[in-house]
Amino acid sequence: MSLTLWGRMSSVNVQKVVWTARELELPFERIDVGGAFGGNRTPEYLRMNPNGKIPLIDDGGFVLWESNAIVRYLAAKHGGGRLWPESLQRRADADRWMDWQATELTPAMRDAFMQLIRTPAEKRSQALVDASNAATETLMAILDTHLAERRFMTGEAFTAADVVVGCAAHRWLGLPQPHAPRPNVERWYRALVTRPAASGVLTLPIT
Ligand SMILES: N[C@@H](CCC(=O)N[C@@H](CS)C(=O)NCC(=O)O)C(=O)O
Repeated sequence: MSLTLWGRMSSVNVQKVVWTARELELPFERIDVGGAFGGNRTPEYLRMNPNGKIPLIDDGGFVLWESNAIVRYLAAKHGGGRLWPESLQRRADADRWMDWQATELTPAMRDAFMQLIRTPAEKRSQALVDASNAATETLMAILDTHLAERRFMTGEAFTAADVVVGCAAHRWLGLPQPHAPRPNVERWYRALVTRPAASGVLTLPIT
């Protein structure tokens, strides 16, 4: 059964799905949609995802949107306990950090990203950047403390939580501005970058 993914590679949410599929060695077709490519507001697309957002997958007729739900689905279907732990408590731990990425970390860093990368310098608001940096540094301190005692987000094993928090960290660390030193985050991030499946994702520039 074939897997199709709609979404441009500059989307952090698409990056999560591509990395997950590559970890699972899943063949897939990716169609550039969203941003300058457009194509995500057509009636056909809106029938599949009424939000008009990317990423979106069709897995042999099963259509799914929301990046973290897609990552969980693919990892549960193909991981065999890898990426998506069998143990209920370890899975809940991974799940919790995935929710933290979606509801805490990414909202905190959004203004810094939008202002520094997607807004022309003359229209930029330093106040928005400063507030976003302060909120994100608080969360990066939490992440650094967490990773001081673990190789990966939930312990010794790499899971889907590393994929989604790792994609957000890639974006944060790639912003052209100073970052507070976070030795444990930096050690973890270096380990993620060396994974063959992360090549083409964590090697992308921040755009
Ligand atoms: N909660 C959604 C957010 C999806 C989202 O905001 N996607 C952005 C790209 S990261 C989008 O579709 N933007 C419109 C566009 O690219 O045209 C998810 O995680 O999938």
